[in-house]
Amino acid sequence: MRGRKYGDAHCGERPPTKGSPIVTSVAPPHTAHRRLEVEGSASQPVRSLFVSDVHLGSKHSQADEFLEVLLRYEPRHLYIVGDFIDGWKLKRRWRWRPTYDRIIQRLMALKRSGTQLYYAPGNHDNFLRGYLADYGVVEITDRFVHVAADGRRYLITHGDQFDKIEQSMQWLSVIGTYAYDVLLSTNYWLNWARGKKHNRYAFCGVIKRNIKGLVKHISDFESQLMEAAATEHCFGIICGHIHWPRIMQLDNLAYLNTGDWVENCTALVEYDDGAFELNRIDGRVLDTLPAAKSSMVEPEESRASVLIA
Ligand SMILES: [Mn+2]
Repeated sequence: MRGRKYGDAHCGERPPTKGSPIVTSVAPPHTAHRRLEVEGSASQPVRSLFVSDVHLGSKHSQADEFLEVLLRYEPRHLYIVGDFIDGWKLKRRWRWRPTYDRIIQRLMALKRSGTQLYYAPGNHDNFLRGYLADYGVVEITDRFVHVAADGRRYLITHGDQFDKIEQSMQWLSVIGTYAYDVLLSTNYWLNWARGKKHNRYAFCGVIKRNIKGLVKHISDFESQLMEAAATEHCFGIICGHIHWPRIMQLDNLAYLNTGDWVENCTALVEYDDGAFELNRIDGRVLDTLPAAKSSMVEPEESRASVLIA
């Protein structure tokens, strides 16, 4: 188990509650979902899929792998938990690959087959934060509340609004992004030289885990987000942003970070009983969260969508 210990999960300041309303999402009735035929191979129906930090437009985005995972699953809920499009990179240089079109086509195909799409923008696609709305195709807002199959509530948000560096020292964040790019490139060429194909960004993880200040920063981030979930009467937080896939449970609160599609290629899956699994593209299950023992759930059809201002 990769868990770290925390002194107090509820420490720290009250996170900033910026702007937008919280939307409680509800799955469409089970029967409304048609099976989707995908390029000859059947995809696995799951209740929900959570992905973040695809960074389309960045040269380090592993878009082909991301498309592969989108084709692998057929979720009734699909949450894009921020930094899907890397606006910072696209602004500097327009880089739109054919795979990106196929990703959009797949999202549209899922939508047509009954998948509900939700998009919580992050700091790299914060240009979408001005457009918080339900476009019919995709619902966009900073925070959602997802009610899992076992009745547990999860707060969904990208996480940058709880990142102290992102909020108060943007210049450091920009330098950090640049340094991260250099690290990713170094890692890529190192592995290329060693003839390694899989897990080509593993070296980044090693470096990150050995930077003491970074680990402290991340544990603060995790605590803040768990506190935010508790404030919203949620059992857990589902986020991204720090490119560190992880599920942990502390003091009856859960933290689920979906990871990213730059280094780790991970996605969070919710099954029909409300259990979660953090899966890597190569099929490895990184972490799991079992469903609540006694289900608190009401019949799915009887729940209504709630907008919390
Ligand atoms: Mn981010």
